[in-house]
Amino acid sequence: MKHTLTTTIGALVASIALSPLAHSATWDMPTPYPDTNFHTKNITEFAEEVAKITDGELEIKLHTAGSLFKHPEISKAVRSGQVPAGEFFLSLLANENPAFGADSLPFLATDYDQATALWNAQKPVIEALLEEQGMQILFSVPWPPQGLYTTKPIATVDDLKGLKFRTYNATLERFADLAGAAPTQVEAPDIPQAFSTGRVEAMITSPSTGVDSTAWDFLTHYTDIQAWIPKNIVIVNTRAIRKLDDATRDAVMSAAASAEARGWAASQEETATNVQVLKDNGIIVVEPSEELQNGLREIGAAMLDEWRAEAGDAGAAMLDAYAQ
Ligand code: PCA
Repeated sequence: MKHTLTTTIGALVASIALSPLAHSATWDMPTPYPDTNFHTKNITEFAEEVAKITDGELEIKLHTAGSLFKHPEISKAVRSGQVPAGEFFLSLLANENPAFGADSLPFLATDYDQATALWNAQKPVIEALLEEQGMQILFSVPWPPQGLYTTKPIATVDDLKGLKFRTYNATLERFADLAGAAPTQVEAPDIPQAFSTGRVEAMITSPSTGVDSTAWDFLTHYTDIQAWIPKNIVIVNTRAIRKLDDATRDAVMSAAASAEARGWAASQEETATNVQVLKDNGIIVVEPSEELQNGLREIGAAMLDEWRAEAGDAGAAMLDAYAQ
């Protein structure tokens, strides 16, 4: 009798340990940007779709605008398994490997076709790097092309000299340095305060972030330099996704594929719509002078050389794949 009971319990324990998730689960998911932002809205739809397909078996609970983890902590929180999934600005990981920063290189990919080609070249490399850290890509969505926001007209690179310049990653910091500006790292939700307190007086970011932060309250000019198309990425901890049963995991992957397609389309729509919102609110929107654009391109070319030197053969292979 005793033997039988032990065996039965043993078998039961083994079957529980081996069986995939059989009950409903909640995933806490940190994101860095505000609720008004199109990335956040897209992820909200992603979470709704997962809940719908799984009949509520998996609830993804968003913690937006850096409320659960500060932006620079999000990738680490997913890696360590503190949270199963999260969103962050992909090129923030460039300090780990230059491959992560390719989409933030000035003037390497400046329209959506180029951004797609770059993502196709970048994705396998990034997939492998994340896999080593126990993480997987769910989807990645680009920001609109990055433009220059200032409190005065900018006709040449010289006009940027000495400006207190808001940056969001090391690559942009380098760009600001080379332009002679004075870079300061500021997270997107803190932009209005940084301008209103005089900590910064210029920035490069998308029309989306300009609108999210009501840029017309504190600056006057938007120069449409369309310098690069950086991406956000949504990743998942590999152990966490393996714990799901097959049907739930399929639901997450299929909702992720829809979110990627929907996000790329939304990003392109945002570009024109939000430049118009900037104009409607009184910001002076201008095309860059040839002299300004040439000066910025020169800085971009120097940065690409630096990147190549740092990224070595793997970087060269990625650029070759991109050029195909
Ligand atoms: N907005 C984010 C990243 C790129 C963008 O367009 C930001 O400014 O922080």
